[in-house]
Amino acid sequence: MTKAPQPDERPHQRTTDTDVLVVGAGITGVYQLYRAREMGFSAQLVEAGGGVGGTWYWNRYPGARFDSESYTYAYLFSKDLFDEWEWQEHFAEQPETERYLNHVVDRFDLRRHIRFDTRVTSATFDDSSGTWAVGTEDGSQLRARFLVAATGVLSVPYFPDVPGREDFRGESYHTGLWPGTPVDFADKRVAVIGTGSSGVQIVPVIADEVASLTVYQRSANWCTPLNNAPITPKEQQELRAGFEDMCEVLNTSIAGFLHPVGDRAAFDDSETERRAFFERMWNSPGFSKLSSNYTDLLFNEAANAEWCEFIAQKIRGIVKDPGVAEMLIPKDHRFGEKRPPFVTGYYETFNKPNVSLVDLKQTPIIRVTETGIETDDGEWPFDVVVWATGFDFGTGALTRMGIRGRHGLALEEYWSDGPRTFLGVQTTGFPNFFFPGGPHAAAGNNPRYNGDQVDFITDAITYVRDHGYDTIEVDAAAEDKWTAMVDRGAADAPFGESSYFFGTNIPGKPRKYLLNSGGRPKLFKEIDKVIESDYKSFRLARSSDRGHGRQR
Ligand code: NA7
Repeated sequence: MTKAPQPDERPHQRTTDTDVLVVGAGITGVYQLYRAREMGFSAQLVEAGGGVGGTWYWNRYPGARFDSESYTYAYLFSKDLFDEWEWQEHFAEQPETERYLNHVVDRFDLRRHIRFDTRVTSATFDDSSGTWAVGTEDGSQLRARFLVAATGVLSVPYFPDVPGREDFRGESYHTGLWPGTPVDFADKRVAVIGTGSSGVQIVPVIADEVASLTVYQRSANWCTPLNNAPITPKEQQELRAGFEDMCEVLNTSIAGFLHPVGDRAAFDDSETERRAFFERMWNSPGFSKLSSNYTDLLFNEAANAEWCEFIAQKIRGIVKDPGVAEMLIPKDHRFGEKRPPFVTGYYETFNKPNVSLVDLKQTPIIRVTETGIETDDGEWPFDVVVWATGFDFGTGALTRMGIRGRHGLALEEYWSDGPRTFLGVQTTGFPNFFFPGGPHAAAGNNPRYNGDQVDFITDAITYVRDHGYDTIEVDAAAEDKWTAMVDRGAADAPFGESSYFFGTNIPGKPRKYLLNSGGRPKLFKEIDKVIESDYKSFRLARSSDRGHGRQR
């Protein structure tokens, strides 16, 4: 005689280890853990790394730092937290950010809910119970009602398929997988491959320490000064006093930045006025060169060309060797067509006698050898090779986690032609699964936008719980509409074919826009509609009702 099922064995009543399982202890995942607990959910967080930080844990290469202002990138949910943490610099260096995130985790007693050194390798939705079974590399299993992958957009490092890369017998590092113990560069022959935001940060910082530094550049970037500075005691006071105003600006800014938006088109000004304006932009902090620049900078070719020529003249003025200066001036894209890096002393570095620049378009890498790098020019010996070659942006982490939705649907297959999302937080066929700060998130100051998404997710799962439902899954129609909006808007995006925002830096990846082309305004508008309509764009269901047509 078969034993009658005990309550816990009935699929729809399967017990869970936690209500909410968050993956990733970066700035978004920590906030999600905090918010879920604040709303009374049991919540756990699993993190592949050995500590808190996400991007700010893995990217610990010398020179890694914010290029959004520290206090605008930080959490804003607690004025006490804001008051007690004194950022040292307007653009904090990685160690300070890592310290800050550790402080937050301890300050809000979150550490005991985090399991480090735990990489998620599978996540399978169980339709009968409406829960997720999550497997980790160490063989453990966790069951959760809601799964939130806060796994980041720039978290899967990309190594180009250069012949012989594995053969190199010296030290080899990727900027996005930097070791915990400091790398000793002293008196070594160092190659840096890649001149995106990471490459141009590390180059000036290690140049004086190394015996020689060879920078391998495939494409030059439009780099402008970060204009960082320590925060003075007076500024610290002003920041505290101006907290509410700052939050207001950040929460209403399209890109989550503090900088006032430009109010003039380029040719409203005379040539002399434009020159003076560009000089002010050059001396302004970080992203203000985009946010506060002429309103038509990204859309008026003549305006963009004039700003580019201004930067080119600056480069020619700084770099003493005219041939090197010309190599450092981009010829293949306009300003803003790629994510612009912000630098401190980058161009000046090329005046040092131990630093050289190789243009890979002229002399491509043929292969990496056991002892160095071979180009058309011959083989150059190195002790250290730094791969600053970027990331599988947007979808890289999510499509590698073994996520299986309803009826075993594989996320990487469902997204094989590019991501499909609603609000950049959910995808159809994967109930109770969310991915704040993933694909279709806006460009700009990431924590602000990702925080908006976490707040939405927290509201949604609270609604589900408080109304007695077990699952929430976005309707295909809402997903279609949002994805079509992103694709349509991509045509007007300033970013070009060569920007990783289209995924084109990864061979074989479908060319799809990976940001939210509607930006924060579109996100806010849509969230309002969802809440006003009692989550009409989602299917809410009780797992005990499955198969009986009693879903909403
Ligand atoms: P990026 O911005 O994607 O830069 C990667 C760099 O690596 C870029 O200069 C690439 O040249 C170069 N690259 C890529 N593949 C190759 C090969 N095969 N050979 C030579 N050079 C290559 O990544 P980062 O880490 O610098 O910055 C990522 C983000 O982190 C940044 O936007 C900030 O948000 C923080 P390319 O331009 O493609 O010719």
